[in-house]
Amino acid sequence: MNFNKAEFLASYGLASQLPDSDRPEFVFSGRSNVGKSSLINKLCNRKNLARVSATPGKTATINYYQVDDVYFVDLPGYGYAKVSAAERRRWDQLINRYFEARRSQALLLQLLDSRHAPSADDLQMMEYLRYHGIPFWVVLTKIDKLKKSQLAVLEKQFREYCAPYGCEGISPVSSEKGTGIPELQALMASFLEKDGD
Ligand SMILES: Nc1nc2c(ncn2[C@@H]2O[C@H](COP(=O)(O)OP(=O)(O)O)[C@@H](O)[C@H]2O)c(=O)[nH]1
Ligand SMILES: [Mg+2]
Repeated sequence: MNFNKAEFLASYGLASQLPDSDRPEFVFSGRSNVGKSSLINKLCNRKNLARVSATPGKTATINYYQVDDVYFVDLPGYGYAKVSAAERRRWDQLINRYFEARRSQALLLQLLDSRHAPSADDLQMMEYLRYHGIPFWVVLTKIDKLKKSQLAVLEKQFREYCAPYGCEGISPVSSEKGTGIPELQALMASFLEKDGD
C-alpha cells in the first residue's frame, strides 16, 4: 500500500450524500482536536492533505481521502461542547447512516489522547462500536507530550480500559515527531492483506 498516493476526495455533511462503498475503508474516529487530521497527514507524508485546526468544533463532515487503492474516512470529531442540538442531531444521523450502510471496513482506528483517560464521549463512542459489533484499534495520540517512563504504564491502562469494548490492540503515535508512524502503516497494510485484497 502506497501511502504517498493520497488525494482529498470530498466532504459530506449529509448522510444522503455518502458514496457507495466500493473499496476497503480505513476509518478514523475520535474527539474533536485529538489529532485525526494530523495523523492522516503524517501517514500520507503530507503537510496539508487534511486540515489541522487549533480550534476544535468546525462543521461536522465526513471527509474522504483516496489513498492508493483504499479510502481513508475521517469521521466528524465529537465531544465539542459548543455545538447546537440541531448540529448534534445531524452528527448522530451522519454517523449512524455511515455505519448502517454495509461498508467494506478494513479497520477502524479509534484515536484517544494519551494524556487523558478516555472521556465520557470516548467511552460512549467505544460503547457504540461494541454495540454494533465493529472491532477497532486504538491509536494513542500526542505521545511526544509524555515522559518516556509514562508510556508503558499508560499503554497498559488504556489496553485495560478499551478491551471490553472490542479493542484489538493499541498503537502509540506522535504525528508531530513521527514516532510510531511506520509501525502503524505496517499494521494498516497487514489489515488490508487480511481483507483479501
Ligand atoms: N504535540 C502534539 N500535538 C499534536 C499532535 N497531533 C496533533 N496535534 C495538535 O493538536 C491539535 C488538533 O490537531 P488536529 O489534527 O486538527 O485534530 P482533529 O480535530 O482530531 O483533526 C493541533 O493543534 C495539532 O497541532 C502530536 O502528535 N503531538
Ligand atoms: Mg480534523
